[in-house]
Amino acid sequence: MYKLIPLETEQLQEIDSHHHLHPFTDSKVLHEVGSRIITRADGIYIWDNDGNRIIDGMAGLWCVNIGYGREELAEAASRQMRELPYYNTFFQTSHPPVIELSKRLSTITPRNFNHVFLTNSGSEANDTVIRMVRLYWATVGKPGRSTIISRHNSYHGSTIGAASLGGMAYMHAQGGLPIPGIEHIRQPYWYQESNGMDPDEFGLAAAGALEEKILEIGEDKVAAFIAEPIQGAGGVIVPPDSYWPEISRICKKYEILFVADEVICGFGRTGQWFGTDFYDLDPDLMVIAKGLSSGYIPIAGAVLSDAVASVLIDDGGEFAHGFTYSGHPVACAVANENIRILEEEKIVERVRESTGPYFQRRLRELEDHPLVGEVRGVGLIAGIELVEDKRTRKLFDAELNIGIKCRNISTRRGLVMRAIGDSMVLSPPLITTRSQIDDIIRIAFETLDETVSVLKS
Ligand code: PXG
Repeated sequence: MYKLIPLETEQLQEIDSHHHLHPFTDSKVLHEVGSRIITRADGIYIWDNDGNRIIDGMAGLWCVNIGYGREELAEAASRQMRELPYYNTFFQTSHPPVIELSKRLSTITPRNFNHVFLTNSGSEANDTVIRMVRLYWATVGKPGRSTIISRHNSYHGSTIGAASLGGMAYMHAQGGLPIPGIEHIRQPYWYQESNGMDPDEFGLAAAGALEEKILEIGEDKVAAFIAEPIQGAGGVIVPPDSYWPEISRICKKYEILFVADEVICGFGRTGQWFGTDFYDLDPDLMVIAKGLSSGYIPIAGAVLSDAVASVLIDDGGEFAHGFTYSGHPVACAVANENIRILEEEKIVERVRESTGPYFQRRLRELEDHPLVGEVRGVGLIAGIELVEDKRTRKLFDAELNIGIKCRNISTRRGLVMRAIGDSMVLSPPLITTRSQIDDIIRIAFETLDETVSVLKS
């Protein structure tokens, strides 16, 4: 019974639905439809248990940046497991893989970032940030600065702290979130929320909400502002050009720490190493996960600017925080190998100079499709928003579940797209070639056409 392979798909689905609770899933519905069982992967492709090959247009969950099947990562893990499978980094100990990773990160992050605190997930890294920024302000003698401002429809993770930072109303509705000390402002979602303003005007207005909130709370009570350079799970919300410069101005004016959540944007997604580089941001802390190991193994972290690090190191005393697996040697060895590959194969440069612009150009062809209201994105991340009326930008009745229908058609046609409401989202591995991008666009077109016929029937 413990050896499952090979079992028929239906048998696997049966066992899965009897014993496994899935994240962000209605278990009763899943029980009826059965889970899709993925058994192997290579490059940009995944295979299900019935032998169907599917392009993974989402790189797993926005994370398999170097693509599947890289032997070097498996080798690095196996070598490290033999050498030193576990040791902790508490009590004044360390080990070579974590030392190498810390050094490597300091070379690829912005110049003033030279220290990392490692965790297992982006959620834990964001919880770490909450405690870290509060310790920072207490250390500089301003313990009253404890409120953190975030944005509606942002995603920062699922632990209680991270889900509170996030601005997902349906998550807050479960379990009494957000926790105290976290406030939310509007998001820079020009396409649906600009009310006739042009993008620059709207960008300034959306950023202005930060200043209003700071004044409402009192600047001496605000610790930090946290944001994703581009909101991922919120539907790939790309802010207007005027947004980030204005946010930076406001954070500096009121001396608010700015935390860039780079969990999705980091490690080449935009064609730069970090979203921070793409938008020329000047954060005080950065949160990293996903592409740090290309999803091959769980690892994440909070990266600190020198200014923040020096306060915490010189005067903060013991940071009473950490995880059994902070800086896990096997995870660090895999992340080191992943970064080596990203660097040596110039994968980030390729996205910046070739495949990113090509992907964005080809995607814009979808804007002529009757279902498509807006295509937005940079590098290898994009959202395709489906609307009932292109002129008024009116969305479809939510009960029609157009996004989910479109997603299911796409998967059947051989392309994983993620539906976020009625925005179809793509975030393929960074090794996707131009001809594979052509395949993605072709299937996306066919999928949209089939979605129209399903709507009509
Ligand atoms: N910050 C951001 C910006 C994220 O996208 C996290 C933090 C949390 O990371 P962990 O490792 O704790 O999951 C994320 C995660 C989706 C989806 O449906 C997105 C994420 C996770 C799960 C689902 O798009 N992003």
